[in-house]
Amino acid sequence: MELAKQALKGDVRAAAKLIRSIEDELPEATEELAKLYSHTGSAHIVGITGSPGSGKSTLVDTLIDAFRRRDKTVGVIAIDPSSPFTGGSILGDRIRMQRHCMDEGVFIRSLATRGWHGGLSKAAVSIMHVMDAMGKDIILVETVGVGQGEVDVINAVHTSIVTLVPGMGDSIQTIKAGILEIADIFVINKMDKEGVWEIKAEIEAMLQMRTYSPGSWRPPVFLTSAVANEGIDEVVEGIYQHNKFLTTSGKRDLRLRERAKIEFTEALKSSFVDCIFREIDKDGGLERLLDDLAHRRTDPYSAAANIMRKAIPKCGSPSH
Ligand SMILES: Nc1nc2c(ncn2[C@@H]2O[C@H](COP(=O)(O)OP(=O)(O)OP(=O)(O)O)[C@@H](O)[C@H]2O)c(=O)[nH]1
Ligand SMILES: [Mg+2]
Repeated sequence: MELAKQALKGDVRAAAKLIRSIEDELPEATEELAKLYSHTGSAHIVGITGSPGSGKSTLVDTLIDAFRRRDKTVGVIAIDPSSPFTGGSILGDRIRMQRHCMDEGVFIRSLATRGWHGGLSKAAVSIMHVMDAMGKDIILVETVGVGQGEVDVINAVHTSIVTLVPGMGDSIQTIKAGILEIADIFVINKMDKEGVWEIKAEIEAMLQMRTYSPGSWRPPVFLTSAVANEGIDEVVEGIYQHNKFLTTSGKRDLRLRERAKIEFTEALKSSFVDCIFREIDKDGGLERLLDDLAHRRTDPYSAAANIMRKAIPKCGSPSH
């Protein structure tokens, strides 16, 4: 597979194929990602999170236009909500986004949450890497942000936008879900509806209660009507401001190091576990071990420590 090389040259079909192999968790995908890694790190990644139906996709759609007008190339990862009451909007998203199909500066993929068991955030981050390496300036990631996998996705972005809408007792719900903690920017969408000022006052009051040390980031609150394309330029400006803040405050480097640690740890775990499983599984060793564990002839802790002692003598003792 030369997918990474071709994707780097801007070959969209190769990139799409690579993304499929990431979704299918094919071993080749890891090799290709390794080749891409040194070409990543330039994109600014923006998460758009908020309750179902709050207008995230509509906002993403208008943001694509706004960034394209500024000559920026855009990648979009839509993490499809798979709950029955929101599932229907995926079709709407497709139709809405279709108008960007002909634009070479826009690359859109959706990632279904169904069927993923904790691997969702890993796949999403890998897809961010692909788009980043393809040279996309801005990557927009839409997610409902409720499951753990999605929270991990939000932690991987540079700027996190939380969308709220008036009238649904929405802010209270979101505070409960802990989503407000992760907001770098608040967007109150559907400003054409009743109750905008109430929700704005509520958020402002909540922000007032926190102390912001000089030089720290205080999340701005923007009002938009995504369907009417209103207030979008202010959001774009907010994203630029936050980007600038991350760079000047040194927070970008800090986040890069944190991300690097998480990814390295994950890679280490999976290559280590894969290798150990391969080794102990020679002549049915894994089945025998599972038998012993199931019948309580040994325990998982001693079995793991034993294997570690053999594999890396230094790491096998309990003190490590
Ligand atoms: N009145 C009003 N309606 C809006 C606005 N923005 C989006 N909508 C409508 O709200 C509905 C949901 O919009 P989406 O963009 O699909 O919302 P979403 O948050 O992506 O929804 P899920 O992906 O299902 O969580 C659609 O019917 C939109 O047309 C707005 O500013 N004002
Ligand atoms: Mg949506």
